[in-house]
Amino acid sequence: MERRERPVLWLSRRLPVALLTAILLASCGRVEQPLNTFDSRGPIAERINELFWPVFWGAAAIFVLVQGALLLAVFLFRERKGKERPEPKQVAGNTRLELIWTVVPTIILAAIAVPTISTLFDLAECPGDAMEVEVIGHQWWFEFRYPDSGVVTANVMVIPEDTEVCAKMTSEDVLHNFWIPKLAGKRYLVPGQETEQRLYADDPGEYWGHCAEFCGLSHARMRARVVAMTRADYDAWTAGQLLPAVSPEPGSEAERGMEVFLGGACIGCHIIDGVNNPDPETLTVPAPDLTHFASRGVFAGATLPAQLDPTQADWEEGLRLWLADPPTWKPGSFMPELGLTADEIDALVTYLSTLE
Ligand code: HEC
Ligand SMILES: [Cu+2]
Repeated sequence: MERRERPVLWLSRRLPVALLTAILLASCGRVEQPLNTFDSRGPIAERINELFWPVFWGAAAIFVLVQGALLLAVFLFRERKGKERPEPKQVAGNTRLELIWTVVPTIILAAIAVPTISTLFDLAECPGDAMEVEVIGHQWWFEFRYPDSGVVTANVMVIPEDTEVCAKMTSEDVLHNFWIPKLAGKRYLVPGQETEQRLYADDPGEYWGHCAEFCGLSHARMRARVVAMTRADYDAWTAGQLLPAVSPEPGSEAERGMEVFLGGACIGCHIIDGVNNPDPETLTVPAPDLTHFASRGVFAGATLPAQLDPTQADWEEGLRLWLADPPTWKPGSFMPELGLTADEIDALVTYLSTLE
């Protein structure tokens, strides 16, 4: 009679294969990989990969050698029916072997330490002539301040291409971590301390990032972008950001939106330069500056209007969703549900969308 395998045994054999296949297939899902750390687009990220790959291949070679030797031993000295095998030669306590497998790994580790430490030190501190941008972590969005020009923005950090940029980072609340994989490594944002991160983009482009330290409920919705521009575009951007907010046409829907903004709770937390200019210290909760809100293209920790797929982005739909009830999109959000009417939301969407 044929013996049937027990279901538990069947599962324990198939499950690892199924899981491995799923993981491998998952990597084929998207052609575009905005957070791909191996796709370096500047010398800082390149430097990290130049360290990573040799170490990786070295480790891979050692893995194959060690596992190969192990498998070979298992195969050669396996028990076989009817065949008497002599016991293999015992090497425990062999001084020469002990020396070899102590000295060789020591040399390998030392060889890895030299480039690792020099890379760490080189990337840890910004060169003196770097352009400074302050990065402030909030639950759950990044704020960017440009000390040279006075520009304040959120979610999207704009930098000139081919320029050494120094992010001077800190946090308002808990630990965060600023990570733009194509441009740089990771570095903590620590409350009460300043850390530095070097960034450098070879070409204009949009580089995606994410907070890389679990920082509470909506950590998964704390993204960021770095947009690199030509020097001329960057200068134009800076000049635009320094202007006060555009004024809505008298009698327009946008003007109604501005009135909702001024008459509601919004001014307790947000600033629109030229519309309400409170002392930032008097605001109840730190919140994104909305003066040039619509120029950023993304909001709510760079997760809206589209979480992942830019082709699905619908700005107005996203903004409606956000204003109607922020915590449904970002659990725990410090912007509360404000009980706005559909009418007020429409007016606000129109107004906020004019704030280029
Ligand atoms: C209690 C403080 C508070 C109030 C009141 C408040 N907000 Fe907010 N708002 C926030 C915070 C904090 C964020 C950032 C949330 C996040 O991304 O996690 C935010 C985000 C936003 C954003 C997205 C900005 C961006 O660039 O990501 C918009 C737009 C916005 N608020 C509009 C409004 C409007 C309009 C009102 C009034 C109807 C309002 N807010 C009232 C705190 C507040
Ligand atoms: Cu965070």
